[in-house]
Amino acid sequence: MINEIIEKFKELYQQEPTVVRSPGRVNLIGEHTDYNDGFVLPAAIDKEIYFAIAPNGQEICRVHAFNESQSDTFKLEKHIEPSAGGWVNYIKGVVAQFIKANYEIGGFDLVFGGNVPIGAGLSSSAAVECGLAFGLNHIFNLGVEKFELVKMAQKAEHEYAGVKCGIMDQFASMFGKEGHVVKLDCRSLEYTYYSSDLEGYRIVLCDTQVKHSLASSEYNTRRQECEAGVALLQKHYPQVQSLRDVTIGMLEQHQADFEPVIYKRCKYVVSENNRVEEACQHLQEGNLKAFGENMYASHAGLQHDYEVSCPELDFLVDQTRNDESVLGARMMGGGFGGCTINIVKLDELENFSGRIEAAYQQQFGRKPQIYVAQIVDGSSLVEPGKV
Ligand code: GAF
Repeated sequence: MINEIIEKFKELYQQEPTVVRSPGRVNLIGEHTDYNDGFVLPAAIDKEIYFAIAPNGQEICRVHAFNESQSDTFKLEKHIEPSAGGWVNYIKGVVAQFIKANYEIGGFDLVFGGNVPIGAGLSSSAAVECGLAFGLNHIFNLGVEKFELVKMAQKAEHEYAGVKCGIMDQFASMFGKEGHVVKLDCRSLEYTYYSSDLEGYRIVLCDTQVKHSLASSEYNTRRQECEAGVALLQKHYPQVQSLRDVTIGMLEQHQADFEPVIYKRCKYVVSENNRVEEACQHLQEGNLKAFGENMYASHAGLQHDYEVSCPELDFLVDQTRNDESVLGARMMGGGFGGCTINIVKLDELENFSGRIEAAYQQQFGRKPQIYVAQIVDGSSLVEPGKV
């Protein structure tokens, strides 16, 4: 596809582009912890968005979305008005961040597209935002640090897509490392890479193909519920800044003050944060079985306490519970659809896929999409010779 994108660029704009790739991500554990200043354990995967991009010497941005076969043009101006919806807002959102931060960018031509499934919880939007930020930084020679680009990409999502996301997806897309998962402390932004060699196991994604229209509004609601929990706890513990600073003991002591829903949300986040720490310990010790148990516990919390799962996700996780080839499974990402992530024995991959497909087909009348994820580097230039 990368070659087709380059050809399309040449056909539309009659010049040679710079080429950038930017990956989607998985998250092994640590869901809805990022915006609570907690820990996450993502990795960049071989589902990617490609960008062919070059300055055009004008004050306009000409953009073509390859997968949608749609083009759009907008002016480079102080305030870039968001569109009513659609892919162009991700582009506008990133450009707006460069302008707001007073970086000297000019107009550009762009063709982008790729194979990150949209709405599958693999962060296609973060891949678009990060790849474009990376590309603009390169073609206009701005020298912006990668962390700064990550924050700009996150702001684009907040302001132009309306999702008050945490930093995990953009971080993973930019800082991914081949053959590694990365534990990120979302407060200090310190990070540690761990080998993703799972000794005879692989990361398998089962896509429900469900895309819930309520996903982004419910996401923002969860965030507000966490903030409500923090406000309540601050009355007793003024030092608490986020759920990261809270223990289960603190919650239990003041349970009577909480509305039951807020209590459940906080309990989930505090427990999940502890689980990431535990799971990383297990990973370091090579105890994949215990790691898998952390994943099932994560799913239970997301299903019952955080209430961001859906029947299709629960079904796929339940199918794996008595399957000896699976160490752990859980829903992944924001929820309400998208994928489950599974740790599956390498020499059982085909049998596993066959069983899951048949069961899902029987239950819901359609097939899930199944991918074995390879772990790759974060956003980077594609050298001309390597296309
Ligand atoms: C979405 C968000 F974009 C992330 O920031 C994160 O909160 C995730 O949901 C849930 O862990 O992918």
